[in-house]
Amino acid sequence: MKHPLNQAVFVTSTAAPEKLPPATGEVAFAGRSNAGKSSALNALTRRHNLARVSRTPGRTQTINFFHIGGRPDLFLADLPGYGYAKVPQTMRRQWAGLIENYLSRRKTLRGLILLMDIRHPFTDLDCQLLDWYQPAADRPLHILLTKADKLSRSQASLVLAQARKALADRPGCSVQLFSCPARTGVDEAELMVMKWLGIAEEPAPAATAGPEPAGRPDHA
Ligand SMILES: Nc1nc2c(ncn2[C@@H]2O[C@H](COP(=O)(O)OP(=O)(O)O)[C@@H](O)[C@H]2O)c(=O)[nH]1
Ligand SMILES: [Mg+2]
Repeated sequence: MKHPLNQAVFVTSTAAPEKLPPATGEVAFAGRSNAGKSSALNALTRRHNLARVSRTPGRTQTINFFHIGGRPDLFLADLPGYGYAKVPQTMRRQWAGLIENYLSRRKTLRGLILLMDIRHPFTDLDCQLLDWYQPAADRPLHILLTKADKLSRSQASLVLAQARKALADRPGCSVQLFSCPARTGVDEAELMVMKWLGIAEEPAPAATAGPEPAGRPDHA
């Protein structure tokens, strides 16, 4: 199968609103530091070091932009991680300004992927982010409950059910299990991103489309 996300290329890293690259569409990735965002981006793009490539000294305060192979107008935006205890107050305020501004003003944002460690979902800052983003039917949010391999199957299913319940009244919200080592949910998440970007492959035509034309050779 072809993976349109696998040719993603690092473009720029910036915090300045006027320097955000021109785009027709983009999907942003957010999450607490250590939630598994870099690992997930690498898994979704089938790259081992895509997210690492863009590391710069100021990386915790900038948004990293990657464009999709062959589509320089479509981006994945890697938002700075948050919730790291040792970050000074001024930096936290900078983060809040950057993220609130980006989430509320970026017109080309088609959807937000929020990564939450399945063992610590819905922290205060995760909820703060949701308030800034204001998910809606035409402003979708998809949550990845990461590191699902750290829990038993039944524990993971329970957290998933609780998360679904917590989101039930919020239109445009969905949630799934995700694990890099177990490759749980990678295809599902990838499909969601591609759908939002308008590059999901069309499903094969249904077999019930009509009678076969006479004389057509059998499929191999
Ligand atoms: N067990 C497990 N560990 C993971 C998973 N995803 C990431 N990690 C580990 O969690 C740590 C933080 O991951 P990273 O992707 O750098 O998180 P980020 O700070 O959100 O970018 C690393 O040690 C990863 O190897 C996962 O799905 N399962
Ligand atoms: Mg990271």
